[in-house]
Order: sequence, then structure tokens, then C-alpha cells
Amino acid sequence: IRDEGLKNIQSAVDVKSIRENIKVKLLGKKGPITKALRGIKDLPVEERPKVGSYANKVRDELQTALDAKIDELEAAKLNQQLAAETIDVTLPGTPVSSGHPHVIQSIVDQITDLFLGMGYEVLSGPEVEEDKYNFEMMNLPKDHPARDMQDTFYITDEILMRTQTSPMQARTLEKHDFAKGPLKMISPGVVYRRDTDDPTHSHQFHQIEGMVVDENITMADLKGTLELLTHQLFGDKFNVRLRPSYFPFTEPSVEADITCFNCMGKGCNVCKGSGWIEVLGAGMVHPNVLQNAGVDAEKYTGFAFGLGPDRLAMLKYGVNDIRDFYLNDVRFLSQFN
Ligand code: FA5
Repeated sequence: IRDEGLKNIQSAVDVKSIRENIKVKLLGKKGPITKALRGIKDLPVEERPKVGSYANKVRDELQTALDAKIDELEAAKLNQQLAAETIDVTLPGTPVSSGHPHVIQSIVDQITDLFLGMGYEVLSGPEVEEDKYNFEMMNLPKDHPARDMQDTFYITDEILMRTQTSPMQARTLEKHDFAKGPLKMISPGVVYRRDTDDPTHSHQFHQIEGMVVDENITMADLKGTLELLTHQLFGDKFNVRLRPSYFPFTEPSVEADITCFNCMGKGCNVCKGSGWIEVLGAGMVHPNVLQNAGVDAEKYTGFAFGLGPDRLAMLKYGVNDIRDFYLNDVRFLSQFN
């Protein structure tokens, strides 16, 4: 029994068969060792100790051999598994995709950083705005025909979705303490107009308002600031030109053009042959706007501008449809990572 048992244990190839077959057969209740131990009582008294101790010895020997074999097989299985699961660290990895700022936000951030560096405050204002700030304090009383220039989403007679970031001029002028120094601010944000969406118009778009008010601020300061902005954003080869225009809250008013991105000033179909692209509205803050906010218009003058980063992004990247910025198709947006 001992020799055959040891032979079977040695030749076993898996733990399951040792536990379920060999162990049960050899050491189980119906196995030969148990049988021999049970049969001791039928033997002559003098033989009982000899047979008993031999049977116990064989049982222990078999049990030890079984345990050793099980350990050996389990170790072999583990080693095999480890070898099979080895990681090849030289294989190329799977790229992890990560998010990035929206292209419009990147342009807004770039412009914001530039003005922060020149000591401007960066302010944000409410998108749901009072008629008072959006129009009235901006020199556009209730019956003013120029209100038609900006088709408005009204919520009540007095509350509306702001059509421009210009109400931030009125809000800032009202609060500013000129005894503490000049007013220099920009205010980026989203604005809303009842425009029908088309390739160059969205009912929701971005604007960045800028305003400087102090003693002796002139149109030359406005032009210098816009030139700096253009050179920093696009490079020294781009120039700025001012054209007369009309806004109720500036006098004189201008529209600023910059060198056409597409033809660099030569004239192409993007800039209708002019070599220039319109990017913003600007002017000298109208005395009425200063007075409406309680600022002494005899003492202080200022310039203001409002630019559209959506249109800027379209020109810079050759995007033909403004709606692409708002449809959130990741394939489109990821081009600007
Ligand atoms: C204004 O909104 C004035 N508040 C700008 C201003 C500020 C003038 C300070 C003087 C002093 P305008 O309506 O032209 O002006 O809009 C300014 C810019 O917003 C435009 O040049 C254009 O880039 C952008 N814009 C206007 N309407 C839309 C639209 N529907 N979709 C996308 N961009 C638009």
C-alpha cells in the first residue's frame, strides 16, 4: 500500500486529482490504512502495537508526501501563470485622450492674459441684464432707433438677454473711484441676439469689451492698444486701420480692420478684394455715457472697444461656418488642440 501510494502521488499531475482521488482512496474512511487500523482489534494482543504503529507511520508518510506534492504542483502552476502573464514593457502604449480648452476659450484666454499683463482688470457681468445697463445708460433710450441694430431677446420690458458686453462699461463706470487711479478693464462673455443662425451669425456668441477712462485719453491710445493686441495675437506683419462708423455709446466711433489673414493685404475673395478684415467696433466713450454713470465728462475721457472672438477664430483658422463652434462635434473641436 505504501509503495504504490507513494508512486501514485509522485506521478500525479494536478492538485485536483490528488485531493479527489489519491487522498480519498489512500487515506479516506474506506481506504486501506483506515481499514488496517480498524482491523487491529481483531489481531492477537501482542501484534496490535506493532501493526498499529506501522500503519500510523505509513499514514503520516503518505500524508507528508501528499502535502509536498500539492505544494510542488501549486508552485509550478503559479510559475507557469507568472511566465504567461509577463508584461512586455517595450510594447507601444495605448494613447489616453484628454480634453483641451475650446478654441474660442483659447482666444479669449490669450487676449485676457495680454490685457492682464498691461494692468487691466478682468471682469465678468450678468448675461441676464437690465435694459438700463444694456441700453439706457449706454445712450440708447427706450425709443432710440439704434436699438434695432441689435435684435433683442426680452424677458420682461426691463429685463433682457444682454446683446453686447457694453453694459459692463456702465456697470464699471458707476462703481469706479477715480481718486484711486484710472479705469482699465476688459470683460469677456457670452451675448445673445435674435439673429437667424447662418454661417456668420449665431444667436449666441462671444464678445470682449475693453475700456480705459482717465484724464487725457485720446484716440491715439485706442489705436496703439489695438495695434499691440493685433501684433501680440497674430504677429508684427499684421496692421490695424480705423474706419469711421457709428455706435450710440461712442463719439467718434470707428470700426477696426486688420490685415486679411488669407491674402496678407493683397486682396482676395475672403476680404472682398480690400486686403482688410473687420474685427471690432470701438470709439471714444460718449460724454453721455460718462455722465449717466456719474463721471465728470469735462475732466475724463476714455476709449472703448468690443470685439467678437468667434469671428476672429473663423478668420484665423479658416472656419467657414460659425455654427461649427457650437455644435460640439469633437472631430471638429479636436483640430484646435
Ligand atoms: C457691438 O456690439 C458694440 N457693443 C461694440 C462696441 C463696443 C463698439 C465698444 C464701440 C465701443 P457690433 O454689433 O458690431 O457692436 O458687434 C461687435 C462684434 O460682435 C462684431 O464685430 C462681430 O465680430 C460680432 N458679432 C455681432 N453679431 C454677431 C453674430 N450674430 N454672431 C457672431 N458674431 C457677431
